[in-house]
Amino acid sequence: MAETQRDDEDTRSDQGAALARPLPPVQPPDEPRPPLVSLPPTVAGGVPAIVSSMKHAWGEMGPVRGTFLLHKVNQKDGFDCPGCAWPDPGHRSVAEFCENGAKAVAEEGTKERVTPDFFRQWSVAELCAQSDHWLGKQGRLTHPMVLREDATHYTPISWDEAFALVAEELNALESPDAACFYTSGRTSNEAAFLYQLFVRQFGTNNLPDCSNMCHESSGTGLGETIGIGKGTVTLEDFEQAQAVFVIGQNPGTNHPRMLSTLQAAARRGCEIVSINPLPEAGLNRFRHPQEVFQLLGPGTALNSQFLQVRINGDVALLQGLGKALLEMEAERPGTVVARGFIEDKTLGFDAYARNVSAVSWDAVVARSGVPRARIQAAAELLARSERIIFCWAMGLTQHRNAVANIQEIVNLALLRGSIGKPGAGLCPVRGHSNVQGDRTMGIWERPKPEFLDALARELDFEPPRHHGKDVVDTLHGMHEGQVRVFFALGGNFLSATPDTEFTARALRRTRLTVHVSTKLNRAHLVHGRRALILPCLGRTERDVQAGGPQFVTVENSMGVVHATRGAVAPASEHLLSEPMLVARLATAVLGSRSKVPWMSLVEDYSRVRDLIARVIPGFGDFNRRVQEPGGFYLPNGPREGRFTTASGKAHFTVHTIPGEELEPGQLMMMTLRTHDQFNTTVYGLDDRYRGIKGGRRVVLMHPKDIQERGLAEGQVVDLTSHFRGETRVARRFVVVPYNIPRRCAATYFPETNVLVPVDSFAEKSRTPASKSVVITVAPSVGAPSLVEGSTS
Ligand SMILES: Nc1nc2c(c(=O)[nH]1)N[C@H]1C(S)=C(S)[C@@H](COP(=O)(O)OP(=O)(O)OC[C@H]3O[C@@H](n4cnc5c(=O)[nH]c(N)nc54)[C@H](O)[C@@H]3O)O[C@H]1N2
Ligand SMILES: Nc1nc2c(c(=O)[nH]1)N[C@H]1C(S)=C(S)[C@@H](COP(=O)(O)OP(=O)(O)OC[C@H]3O[C@@H](n4cnc5c(=O)[nH]c(N)nc54)[C@H](O)[C@@H]3O)O[C@H]1N2
Ligand SMILES: [Mo]
Repeated sequence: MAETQRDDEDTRSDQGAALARPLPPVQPPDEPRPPLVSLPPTVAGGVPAIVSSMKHAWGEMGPVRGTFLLHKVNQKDGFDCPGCAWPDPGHRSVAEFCENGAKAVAEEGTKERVTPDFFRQWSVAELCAQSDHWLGKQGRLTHPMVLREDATHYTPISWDEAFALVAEELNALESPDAACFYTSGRTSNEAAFLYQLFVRQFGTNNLPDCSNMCHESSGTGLGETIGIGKGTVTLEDFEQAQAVFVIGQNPGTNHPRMLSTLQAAARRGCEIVSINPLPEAGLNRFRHPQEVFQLLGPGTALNSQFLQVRINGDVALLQGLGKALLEMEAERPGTVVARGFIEDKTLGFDAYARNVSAVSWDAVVARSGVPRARIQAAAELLARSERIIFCWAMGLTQHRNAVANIQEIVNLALLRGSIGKPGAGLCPVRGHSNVQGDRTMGIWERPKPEFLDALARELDFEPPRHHGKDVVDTLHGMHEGQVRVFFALGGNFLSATPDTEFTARALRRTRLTVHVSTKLNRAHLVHGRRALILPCLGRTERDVQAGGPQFVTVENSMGVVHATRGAVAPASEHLLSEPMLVARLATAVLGSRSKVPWMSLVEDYSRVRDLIARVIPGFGDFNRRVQEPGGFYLPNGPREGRFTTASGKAHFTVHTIPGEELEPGQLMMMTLRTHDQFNTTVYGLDDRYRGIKGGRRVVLMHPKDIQERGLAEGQVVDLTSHFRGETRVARRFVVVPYNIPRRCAATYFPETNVLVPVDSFAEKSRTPASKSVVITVAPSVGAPSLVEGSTS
């Protein structure tokens, strides 16, 4: 178990005088058995991926329902996979899903149910003692439930009474800014648009979202330099690229369908470079689970170069690449630097060139941990490729200097003129299946004035203009007692946010916490004075309203908007769709204050889409265009070589290489996803591609770092994080020797979120630095020094 040593103040504070009971723990419990560790496989995909898909799909849903649902995933008449945001190819195969998509569908399509009976049996305190895996396995939520003041158990509540309760609390607030409205990225465009409209009519821009913890750094970094906070490539660009850089991303686990795209590229001769502290399995060799002749063979080699960077060594490495390119240009003038492009379309090249020229190779090599010859080889690939795609994910966005990471990638793309032409560009690979669409719909605490002007014009009200709270501000706001109501449309705010103990204290200080959810999770168990669980339809389920069967829309990672239609009967007759839920909430809270015809809008979602078409640029004729097979692309200036910054040019930027953050004895820890989870949803206890089975409380370390500390493989240790003189402790993790750079460590999210300090976040984007956690490792207090049989 973990604890925060920073402040020992009574966690019950103002909820509490009346509460005689001690508060239950807020972190997942210890695991009964240590994990089994073996050598990681060298090939991803293949037969094990199929076996695992079927095990999860049939196990949760049964063979008939399982097979039916899997055949509807990512088909033009089916539903968008509730997993990641990787786009669908134009020519789809019968089974257009991956192993982890199958797990996501199984998780939602399960036959198990969490009913009022379940909540009668289990008190909140008893549920707290269960693991995240167990909580998820209990099944789909079926009824709206309330936890009344001082109650030990959730009890059923009618929808009308639930909305009245939220209305009562919200309307009693001294200011609309005393409420925060979180969104997770599975919410559809239609629901997201209505939700932000409701929140702004209520009077606040307090719309924190999962993006704040995810690709916010990409949005910020790209918005400043190219004028749009999104990527510039399409799936077709991968068919023409000569080089693809995959930086700080683990597609084998988190975007498995991307491996098919990379495999096709590699077979055509495209070179793939991976920049990562870990040799992630999917990036080495890949056997396509849908190609029969591939299943048993050696797989396609994907990676042509692997640069094993130190955690947060990317600014140094990317500057090293730029420096090498400039040196080549000096030797072979006119062949490396895209002069014409730079003159026509960019600003700031000279300052950039001066900066990287002045950086010493010693600093580049020391800070990145990558030998100069490797950097040189990757630079030569950049120099000889006319069409380069740069992909990245959380390995770059969750550091204090995350925005600099992204902008150094932009610098390289601009230097080579590799943006705004076919086969080339920038590709932040999004996480949640509609996280990008939610932002487009206005889920943002810092909305653009043009967006608010359009809302004001089309909906005839004055939206609040001052910026709202992001995730970190929300945590502080609740902790300090300014934010009294917390409402979440999806997600698991307790476990996804940094600093779990701090977050728990924050949530426990509110008057009301409300979660719109499909599945039970820990956020339901750490609550305000009162709490509500409002169960909703999932993506896989049919949605029928007064106007007939409905579909909703989503936007994938490459800016394609398309329809998604549920295929099976809802898990319970008491569920509301998210758009309906928001409309009823808005009606209850705003009453005659709102002129929006909420209930009429949700009788037929095409009415919501007509509204979106009037407010949001690029959605003209939405209802007709979304009928086109595969959907439509949103406008993207930089994709066409038109930079949409104020200057009309793309900007080179100058950054300094971050200094050494570690003191002697310390390690830099990143928090990762295993192959068996979707964010805070734990599907199983294995991380197959890393050779770890049956346990999640592990710490991956370099064998010499283990030895130097007098530790041993399989030993049980405590992890302590260090930040501005504060320490936080997470207890009982098992040491696993791993191929990872010296002075680096890896653990799994959310078990180690307790170690991520709430105030350790990226400059400008304010994304928690959950891949840059400074820790020390020591034998566990009170634990046996060696666990027998923990490794194999
Ligand atoms: N099955 C499954 N799919 C998912 C998710 C899931 O949990 N499960 N989550 C979804 C979401 S919301 C997201 S955002 C994405 C996340 O997708 P990823 O970003 O791939 O997820 P992480 O596990 O956080 O992996 C980060 C990768 O970056 C590397 N890394 C860490 N620190 C550094 C660094 O300093 N430099 C470099 N160069 N690399 C570094 C790690 O070794 C790891 O390979 O996946 C989405 N898809
Ligand atoms: N330490 C550390 N922390 C991290 C990260 C990390 O890499 N390291 N990654 C960060 C990232 S990238 C992200 S995106 C966040 C994720 O943060 P969140 O999006 O808040 O978390 P999830 O685990 O995706 O949310 C899962 C819950 O969503 C609900 N749900 C699922 N489907 C639906 C639906 O269709 N509708 C509704 N209403 N609810 C649904 C279920 O109840 C489920 O329990 O976590 C962040 N936190
Ligand atoms: Mo994410």
